[in-house]
Order: sequence, then structure tokens, then C-alpha cells
Amino acid sequence: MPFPLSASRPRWEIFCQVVDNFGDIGVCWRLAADLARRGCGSVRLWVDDWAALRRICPGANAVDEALGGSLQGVELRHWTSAFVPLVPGEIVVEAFACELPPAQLEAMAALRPAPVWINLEYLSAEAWVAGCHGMASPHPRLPLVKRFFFPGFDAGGGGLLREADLLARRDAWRVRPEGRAAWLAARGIDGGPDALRVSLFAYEQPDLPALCEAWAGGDREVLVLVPESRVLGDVCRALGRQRLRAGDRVQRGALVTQVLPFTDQAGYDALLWACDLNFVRGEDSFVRAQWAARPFVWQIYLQADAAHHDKLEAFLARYLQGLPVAEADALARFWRAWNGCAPDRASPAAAWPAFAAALPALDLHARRWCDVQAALPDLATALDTFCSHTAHAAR
Ligand code: TRH
Repeated sequence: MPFPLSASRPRWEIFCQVVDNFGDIGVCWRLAADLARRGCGSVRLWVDDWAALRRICPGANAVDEALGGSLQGVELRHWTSAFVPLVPGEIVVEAFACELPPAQLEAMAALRPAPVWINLEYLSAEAWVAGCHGMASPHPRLPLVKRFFFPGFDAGGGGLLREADLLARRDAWRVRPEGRAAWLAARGIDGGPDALRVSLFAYEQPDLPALCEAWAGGDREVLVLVPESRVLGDVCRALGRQRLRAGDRVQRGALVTQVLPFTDQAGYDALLWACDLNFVRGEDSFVRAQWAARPFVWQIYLQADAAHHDKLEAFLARYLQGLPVAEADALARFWRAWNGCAPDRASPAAAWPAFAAALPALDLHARRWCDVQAALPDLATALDTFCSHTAHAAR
């Protein structure tokens, strides 16, 4: 359906406030770039933390922080306390309930027709999401209506971010010599043919040393690739090292640990695609692991009043469907242990043997899950369609 406002290609404006970690900017940059690549319109992205943007997206190093500039079809702007609005987009997205500056709201209210105003919410598999997706909330004073847009895992939600060519690129990368094999060789990553390749991106994890001990004492070689992240301190503790840096490699029995630099998002996808098992966290890496279609372990972002436990259980309830009971139990037990919420207080080390035994079945399951999710509209397309309908309805 053509967009009814100024042109068939609307102007998008996305506001991103980096609360903690990289997830918020990770999602916003991915969304902005995907909208631009799909030709959904022109896209401007406001980011309050320029340094976080540069880590996720090193191309931003070439963009003048004060003046802003274009990268991959996206206009990047630094959102500072001295914010002065430009002509607002016809679609304004505030990510994760970040508060728009009052001057931006006034500028939006002065436009006729008023922009489609979206609050892009966090991803959750909880049942209440379907009832809130698309809900409207009029501004108390200004002639503006905010609409809540939720990503999701079924047709009742807004989908997951998935670039149009992602799965084809993944499959080609895995088989072509210049893909996976070259990527591993360039990093000096070898491991025997039977080694279990594991990527480990995580928050602090006090139980890691015991799990490393289980890996070190096991029969199968475990090659753990750790991009620099908050878990590195626990990796040091586990390996008895004061400090570990990108490039370091340590062997303990059957466990080989190698530290990798934090890369751009494409480089992180490659890591996920290269591994047999991925430990991920937060929101964006959690979704990327699902597109990698390999077994994964999710460390959920801690919320007040343990609200994250409900979120974890809601996802487990969906994800485990279709798995045989033994494998489903093994996965749930290990995930709960990894998140410190196993009812029997089991540690990840205790839950590991059953989880490891379940990996072949979990591998098949991860592929099926990926196919089911890929059959749903992706988030950028769903958001574009939603905004187009909203603009039509408001005419
Ligand atoms: O950084 P996170 O913990 O983000 C979290 C969540 O988004 C959470 O919902 C939010 O409330 C909280 O932040 C404030 O984990 P996440 O979401 O996986 O984001 C990490 C990003 O970093 C993701 O876009 C992938 C990217 N990444 C790289 O680009 N290069 C790397 O080397 C690595 C390891 C990650």
C-alpha cells in the first residue's frame, strides 16, 4: 500500500537512548539500516551515546559527531542536551520508551498531518504482548497519538528484525571457502573435527568457573570463543588469569578458550554462524542466535522484581514446543541454571551433561524454529505496513 503522506517514501526518524550495554543501540541501528536497505524511506537516527554507536558500528567513526552524516543510507545524528529539532519525520519512532525532547514533540504537533508516532517496545514472548501491540495512547496535551509496537514471535506481534538476505547469506557463508573456513583460519581458530565450538557472550556469570571445570574434564574438546564482554572477568577467574585480552588463548584439559575482539554486528553474526552452540544475552544477540539456527543459551537482562523470570519462562514455553520431553527438560534446566533461577538451585555445571547429550536434537529443533520464525513478516516490514495503515486511517 503506498504511503499517503508527502511521498511514497516517507521520512523516518528514530530516537535511541542507550540505557545500559549495547542492546538498545544494537536494535536501533539494525532497524534503521534495514529500513533504508529495504527502501522504506529516508531514515534519520538520533543516538545519545556516540561511543556505543561506534562500537556496534565502526563505520560511524567516519561520521562527524557534531554535524552528523550518512552511513549505509542512514542519516546519523548525535542526540545531545542541546537538541534542536529538524523538520520531524512523517514517522517518528521512540525506541524503548525513551522520552522525546519537548521541542521535538512541539515540532511534531505543528505538522499537518501529524506524524505517525511509534513507541518501539522490548521483545517479549509473554501472552499480554498481543493485547498491547498497536495500542494507541493520545498525548495529554498535544494533538499527537503514540502507538505501541511490539516485536514478537507470532502473527499477533510485530516480528523480529531480519534483513531480507540474512538467511541466504548465512547459508552461503557456511559452505563457501571464503566464508566460514576463511573466517576461522584468519583468527587462528582450529580445534579438532569433533570439537564443540561455543561462543560465549554474557553478563557476569559467577557459576562459570565450575562449568569450565566440567568442560575441561570432559571427553569432548570444547572450544570456547569469548568476544570481549562483561563475562571476561569470570573467564579470568575460571582460568586463573589476572587478565585476558583479545587474541589470548588458554588450554585446560579438554577446554580451549580464545578471546576475540568486540566486532561490528556482521562480525558477530559470523561468530554465531561458525559455532555449534551460542551463549547470548539481552535482546539483539538473542534474536541473532535464533537466525543462526543452532542451539543457544539465553542469559536474560536482569529486571526489577525478577520480572525477567516471567519473560524467560514465556519464551521457554514457546520454544520448547515440539521438542521431546527429555531434551526439553535438559534445555529448560540448563537455561534456568544459567540464569540463576533453577527451582532445585542446580548449577550450570550440574545441568551440563544432560544438555550436552541433547545437543543433536536441539540442533534440529533450532533449524525448525528458525524456519517457523522466518515465515513471519520481519520487524522492519511489519512496522512499515503498520505505519502506512495508521497514516491512511488518520486521513
Ligand atoms: O548489550 P545487551 O545486554 O543489551 C541489553 C538488551 O537489549 C536489553 O533488552 C536492554 O534492556 C539492555 O541492553 C539495556 O545485549 P544485546 O541485546 O544482545 O545487544 C548486544 C549487541 O552487541 C547486539 O547488537 C550484538 C552486538 N555485538 C556486536 O556488534 N559485536 C560483538 O562482538 C558482540 C559480542 C556483540
